[in-house]
Amino acid sequence: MKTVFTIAAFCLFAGFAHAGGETPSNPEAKVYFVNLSDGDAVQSPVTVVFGLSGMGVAPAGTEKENTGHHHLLLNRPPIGEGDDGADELAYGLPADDNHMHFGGGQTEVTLDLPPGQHTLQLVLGDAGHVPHNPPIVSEVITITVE
Ligand SMILES: [Cu+2]
Repeated sequence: MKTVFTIAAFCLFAGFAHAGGETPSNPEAKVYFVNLSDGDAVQSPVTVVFGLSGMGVAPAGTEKENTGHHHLLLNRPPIGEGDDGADELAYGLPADDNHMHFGGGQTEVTLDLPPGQHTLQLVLGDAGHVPHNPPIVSEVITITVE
């Protein structure tokens, strides 16, 4: 009886402890900005080049081990933080002006950005746009568009 209770308690705990979706990542994998660093001052349009090591890029919908597609988070709290944090890690990233999907397997984008500060973060998503477990995310960088 005690064992049953322990298993049930573990399942309950696991259900709340969202560390990402169900697709395993290579925990050593890294996603990063190739051509931009925190604090950079740039001119619009801004080209952003996405780097990935330890895993491969595949278009959305591709169920292949250790692959995913890039997402660029623009001017929103770091992944996992804020009101949508748990939902987006468990159920997938929304698609809007603050969450850009590169489901074709693209590895760069050129953005028209208004003058001022902008925060950027890269997140790898699986075939269904859900971050892996553990999530593969870049550092958050702030750039200033002059
Ligand atoms: Cu996506």
